[in-house]
Amino acid sequence: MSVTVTDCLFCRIVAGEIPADKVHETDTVVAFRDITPRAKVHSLVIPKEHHESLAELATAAPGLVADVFAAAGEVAAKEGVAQTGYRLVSNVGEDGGQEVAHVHVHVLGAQSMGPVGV
Ligand code: D5M
Repeated sequence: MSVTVTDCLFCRIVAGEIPADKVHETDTVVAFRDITPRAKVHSLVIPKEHHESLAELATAAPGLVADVFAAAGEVAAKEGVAQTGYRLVSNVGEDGGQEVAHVHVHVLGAQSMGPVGV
């Protein structure tokens, strides 16, 4: 059974209530381009089921963690960065810079990312 939260932005994208530029979708996850891209390739991969953060997802539904990361690889292939490399980022909580409380993994690429910043 899928869990949704009515006032969650990303649950509303999953429900089709808010448009998104989708690049990949399976039964359990969807990926769409970030509305404020910070790299030439910048998509977000989310589970369709509502979970707040990657930390919570890992405990509550570890199978979905695998689905999200498998989808990230599919997004990288579709966006043409699988061979050149890319960065996966998931911000957790306030100090982590998480703005949307529905777990998402950023797929960033098509340019040299440099060292991980703070
Ligand atoms: O990242 C949250 C990300 O979500 C941020 O990069 C903007 C993106 N965002 C916000 N609204 C939308 C819509 N409607 N479509 C696509 N992308 C969106 P965080 O890690 O929580 O800071």
